[in-house]
Amino acid sequence: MAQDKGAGSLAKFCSSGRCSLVLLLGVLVLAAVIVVVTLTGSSLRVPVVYVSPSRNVSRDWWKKSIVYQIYPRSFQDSDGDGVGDIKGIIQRLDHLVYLHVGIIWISPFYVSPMKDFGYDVSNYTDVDPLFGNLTDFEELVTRAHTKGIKVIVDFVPNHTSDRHSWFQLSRQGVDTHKDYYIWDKGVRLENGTFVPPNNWIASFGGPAWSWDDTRQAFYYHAYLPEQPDLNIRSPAVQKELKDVLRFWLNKEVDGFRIDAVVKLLEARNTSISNEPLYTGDTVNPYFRLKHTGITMNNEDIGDVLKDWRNLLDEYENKDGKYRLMIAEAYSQNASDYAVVNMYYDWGADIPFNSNLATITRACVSRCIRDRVEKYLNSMPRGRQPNFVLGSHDVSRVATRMGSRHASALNMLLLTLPGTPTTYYGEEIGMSDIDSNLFEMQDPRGRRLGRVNIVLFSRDPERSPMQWSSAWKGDFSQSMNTWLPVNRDFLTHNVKMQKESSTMTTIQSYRRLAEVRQRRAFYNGTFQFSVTTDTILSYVRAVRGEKYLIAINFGFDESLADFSGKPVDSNSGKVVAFTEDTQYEYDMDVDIRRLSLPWGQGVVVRVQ
Ligand SMILES: *[C@@H]1O[C@H](CO)[C@@H](O)[C@H](O)[C@H]1NC(C)=O
Ligand SMILES: *[C@@H]1O[C@H](CO)[C@@H](O)[C@H](O)[C@H]1NC(C)=O
Ligand SMILES: *[C@@H]1O[C@H](CO)[C@@H](O)[C@H](O)[C@H]1NC(C)=O
Ligand SMILES: *[C@@H]1O[C@H](CO)[C@@H](O)[C@H](O)[C@H]1NC(C)=O
Ligand SMILES: *[C@@H]1O[C@H](CO)[C@@H](O)[C@H](O)[C@H]1NC(C)=O
Ligand SMILES: *[C@@H]1O[C@H](CO)[C@@H](O)[C@H](O)[C@H]1NC(C)=O
Ligand SMILES: *[C@@H]1O[C@H](CO)[C@@H](O)[C@H](O)[C@H]1NC(C)=O
Ligand SMILES: CC(=O)N[C@H]1CO[C@H](CO)[C@@H](O)[C@@H]1O
Repeated sequence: MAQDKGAGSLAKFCSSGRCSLVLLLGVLVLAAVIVVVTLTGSSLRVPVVYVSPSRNVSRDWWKKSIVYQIYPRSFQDSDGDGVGDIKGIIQRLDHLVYLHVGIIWISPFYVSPMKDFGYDVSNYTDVDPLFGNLTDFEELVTRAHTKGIKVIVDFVPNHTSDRHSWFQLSRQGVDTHKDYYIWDKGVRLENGTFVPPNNWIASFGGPAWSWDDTRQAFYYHAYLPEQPDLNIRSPAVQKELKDVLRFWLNKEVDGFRIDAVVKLLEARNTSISNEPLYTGDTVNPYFRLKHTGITMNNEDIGDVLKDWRNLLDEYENKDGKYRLMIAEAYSQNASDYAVVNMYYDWGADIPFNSNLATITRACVSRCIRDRVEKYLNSMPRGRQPNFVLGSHDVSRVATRMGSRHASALNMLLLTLPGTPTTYYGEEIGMSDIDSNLFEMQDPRGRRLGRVNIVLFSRDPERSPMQWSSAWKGDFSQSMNTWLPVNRDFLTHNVKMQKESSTMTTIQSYRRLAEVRQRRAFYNGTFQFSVTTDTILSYVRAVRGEKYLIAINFGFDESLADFSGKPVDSNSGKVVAFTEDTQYEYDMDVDIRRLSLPWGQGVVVRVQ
C-alpha cells in the first residue's frame, strides 16, 4: 500500500505544476531501473507514473490517455457572441489539466456556412471567423503542448459544403474539378424528366441525390443536400485531401479524428447498386435500407485510409512523434464488431466503439457486461480497445441512464481496458436540455424530428458547458447563447463540484483519471467478477496489484460478497468512489459485505 500512496501523491504534486525537475530526475532513475529490470528479468516491481522509457512506449502515448471531445460552439465563448471559440478553449486548458486529460479532440472549427454546424466545410485550411483565426489555433496547439495535452482535429473528408469552391467549379463542369463530386445523370423518363439512378437515401432524411440545374445532373450526398459527397476515387481529390492533412500536420497537430469514415466511398457503379431492405430492428428511417458495402463500409475505404496512415507515418519518421488516427467507424448492425475492427487493419489506432454510447436504462449490468464482453472478445490481437459514452450526436449519458448514475458511468469508462473518450460535460454529469424550450437548431432534428424530436434533434446534448453558477454558467457574457444553458447550471457546474468538501462527480472523475495511470489499468488483465441484474463488477490486475471495480446500476442499495474468484481476498482499501457513498480514501472495507447505494460505484485495491 505504501507504493500505492506514493504514486497518488506524486500525481497530485505533479498536477500542480511544480515537479518538472523532480519528474525529470524520476524519469531518468526509473528509466535506469527499467533497463536493469528488463536486462536481468528480475521480478522487481516498478512503480508506475508517467514513464516513457523507450521510443516504443512513447509511440503509445495515446494508449494511456483520456481523449476529451470539445464541441467548440459550446465549450467557452471568449468574445461574447454567444458561440464558443478557440480562444475560449485556450482559457479553459487548465480544466483539462485538472482532469488529467491527455488528448483533446476538437470538432470542426473550419470555414463553414454552418448548415450542419461546421460539419459542412467550405474551406478545410482556414478557421471560421466565428471561432477565431489560424493564429488563435496555433496558439492553442502551443499552449496545449506546453501543458502536456495533445491536440487532435476533426477531418471531414466525406463531404464538403455546397459553398466550397470545389463544388462551384464542379457543378459548372470545369475540367479540373468536374470529377470532384459524385455526379449521375439519373434515368430519363418518357415525359422527359429525370429521376435518381438508384434508391439511396440520405442519413438526414429524403433521397441522397439532389438535382443540380447548372450541371444538369444529380449529385450524391450522404447527409444534407448542402453537403455534397466528395468523389474520393478521383486522384485529384485524394491529393487535395492529403494536402489538407499536411496543412494541419505542419501546424503541429498530433493526429486526426476522421469523420463519417464509413461513408467515404460508395459502390463504383451507381446505376446498378440499389440497396436492399434491412431486416434488423430500426427506428431511424435511414436504416431501413441495408447500406453495408454499398454506401457504408465499402471495401475500398481501406486503401484510402492506408494512404493517409502512410502520410502520418512519414511525419513520424521525420520527427519521431507518433500521430494518432481515430476513425468514426460503425456498423449498421451494431453487434457485428468485425466491420468496425477492419479499420484497425486499415491504419486506424482507434476505430470508435460506440456500443456504450447507445445504452439506456433498459441496458444495465448484464447487458453492459454482454456488450463489453462481445466487444473485447472481438478485438484483433495486439489492438487497443476503446470505449465512448457519448458524443455530439447522441443524447447525453446522464439523461439516457439517469443523472444519479453519471459518476458510476465515468467509473466504468475510465476503468475498462483501452482508451476512453469523454464528451465535454460528462465529467460533471451534464444532462440534455429540454428541446421543447427553445427553437430547434439541428438540421437532422429539423428534417427527421417532426415525429420524434427527442430521438432526432441533437441540440439537447450540445448545450453550453456549465462552468459556474455565474451568468450563463460562465460560458458566455452574451444575452443569447446559441443554445440555452441547461437550467440546472446553478447546482451542476465545474466550480461548485471542484470546491465541494465532499465527493462530487468531477472529483471522482479526476481521482479515477489518476488511478488509471497505474499499470493495472492501462496494461493489466481484465476479468468480470460478480454480475447480478443490477451489479456489474470486474477486476483489473498486474502482478502484485489487483483492483476490484464494483458498480450498482440498480435503483436500490445492494450488498454483495465479492471475495470469490477472481478477487480472492476478503478485504481491501478504497481507492476511488462516486459521490453518494459512505466511502473515504484508504478506508478498509470487507469485500464479503460490500455495500453500494443505487447508481454508485467503488474501486477497491484488494492486493
Ligand atoms: C520497437 O519497435 C520496433 C518496431 O515496431 C521493433 O523493431 C523494436 O524491436 C522495438 N524496440 C523495443 C526496445 O522494444
Ligand atoms: C482557404 O482559405 C485560405 C486562406 O484564406 C485561402 O488561401 C485558400 O485559397 C482557401 N482555399 C479554398 C479551397 O478556398
Ligand atoms: C487573429 O486574431 C487576433 C485577435 O484575436 C489578432 O491579434 C491576430 O492578428 C489575428 N491573426 C491573423 C493572421 O489575422
Ligand atoms: C413525369 O413522369 C413522372 C412519373 O410518371 C411523374 O412523377 C412526373 O410528375 C412527370 N413530370 C412531368 C413534368 O410531367
Ligand atoms: C454500370 O452498370 C450499367 C448497367 O449494368 C452498365 O451499363 C454500365 O456500363 C456500368 N458502368 C460502369 C462504369 O461499369
Ligand atoms: C448482426 O450481426 C450478428 C453478428 O455477426 C449476426 O449474428 C446477426 O445475424 C446480424 N443481424 C442482421 C440483421 O444482419
Ligand atoms: C502489457 O504490456 C506488454 C508489453 O508492452 C504487452 O506485451 C502486453 O500484451 C500488455 N498486456 C496487456 C493486458 O495490455
Ligand atoms: C459522429 C459524427 O461526427 N458525425 C457527423 C458525421 O457527419 C455528419 C454530417 O456532416 C454530422 O452531422 C455528424 O455530426
